[in-house]
Amino acid sequence: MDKINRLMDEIIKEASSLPFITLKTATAHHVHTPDMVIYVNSALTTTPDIYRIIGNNPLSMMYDNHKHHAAFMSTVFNTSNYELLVRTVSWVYRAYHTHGFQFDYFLLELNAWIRANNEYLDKKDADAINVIYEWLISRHNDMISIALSGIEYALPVSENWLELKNNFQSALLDGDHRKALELAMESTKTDSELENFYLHIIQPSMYEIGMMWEKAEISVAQEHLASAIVGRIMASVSSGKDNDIINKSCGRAIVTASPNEFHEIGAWMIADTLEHDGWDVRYLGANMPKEDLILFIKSFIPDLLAISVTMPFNLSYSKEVIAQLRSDNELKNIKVMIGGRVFNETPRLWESTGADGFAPNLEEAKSLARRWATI
Ligand code: B12
Repeated sequence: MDKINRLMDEIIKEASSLPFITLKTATAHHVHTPDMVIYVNSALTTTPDIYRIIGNNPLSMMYDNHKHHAAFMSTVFNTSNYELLVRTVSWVYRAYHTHGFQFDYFLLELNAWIRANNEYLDKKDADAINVIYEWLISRHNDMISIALSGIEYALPVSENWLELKNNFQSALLDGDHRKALELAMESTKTDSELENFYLHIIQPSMYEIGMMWEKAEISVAQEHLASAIVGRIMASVSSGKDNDIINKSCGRAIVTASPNEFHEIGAWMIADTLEHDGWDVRYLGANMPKEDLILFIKSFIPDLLAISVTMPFNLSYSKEVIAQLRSDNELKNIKVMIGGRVFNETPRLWESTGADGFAPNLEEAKSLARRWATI
């Protein structure tokens, strides 16, 4: 494993010297991504033997990958953050391969993106972007080695919590809502117990369930079932614990997942935690459309906006929301806190979003918000 970690470090180091992409080129790429997705879909669909190459999965799974890839690369070109590129591409190799895709698919795909760039972009823009694609192709074998190495990103769980966490996780995987609820009820009598339960039990259980999905050890249905049980449990255990604290007002806060972001459990935890800490919270949930979010912000005028982003391909949406706030005199002083899985993996990435601050988990989010509180 040391060898693989060294390889990962070496690739990240080499990637960090890849050329910077100008705003003009990144914008040209962004504008043409819908056409390029159609081009790449068609190029791959007409490749002989494509069903075998994608492990007899439905073509829609491949099309999803192309759509996500285009949005993700748009973020990479906008930020020139190549560490994010390496971490995400090696994950894509691993996750799609465990679900049946052959590694050759990625070479076909990367070459198709190069042809799409040549087709839709000016020569200068295409040349700049193709340097990045050619570098990815040159590292294809290393991406395969990393993908096959079994690197795990499980959250460490301390001894004190391990037994409860394992029992809770088993209940989620068995689909046993009653058992999971019982464990949660017993362990969340106060606000601080609730936060501990979120942080030390639910979060690592969900991360591990994600790893199991990635390795094709559990089905999509099992992962959905676990998420649904967690949602039901959070709704049951989070309401009104310390009413004296709830009456205190630190200020007004909106908590939301980014546009196109379907992961909402982290955002929900942040909303509950801020509410119990004395914020007047409006929690908007998953996949909040940008224009409606701005309208809601204008009507509520919060002191704090907290945005959660899990998927790398959703970064650009949250960046757009923040840019829109900053360009509006009425909204530009609202403090923006950002967080979510994508930022925890790539240090300092959050700075590219234009937010005022970042926190890696709910404990630190609470402390950061307290520093900004209006009382
Ligand atoms: C459940 C789940 C889903 C559910 C979400 C349901 C729901 N109601 O939320 C569904 C099925 C919708 C889903 C969809 C997808 N998922 Co998913 N999912 C997960 C899973 C298993 C758990 C997520 C979770 O709840 N984590 C627990 C929470 C508490 O953790 P957290 O979000 O990190 O939050 C903490 C901190 O980050 C922070 N924080 C979070 N938000 C904020 C906000 C602020 C302001 C602050 C300060 C802090 C902060 O505080 C929180 C508490 O400490 C993860 C595994 C994982 N490692 O997270 C995969 C995972 C995130 N999913 C993944 C993928 C690939 C997808 C899909 C692309 C799958 C697909 N092919 O369709 C789609 C993407 C859809 C989209 N457009 O968003 C991958 C992402 C890999 C990568 N490198 O990008 C993961 C990591 C699985 C894996 N191991 O491969 N998923």
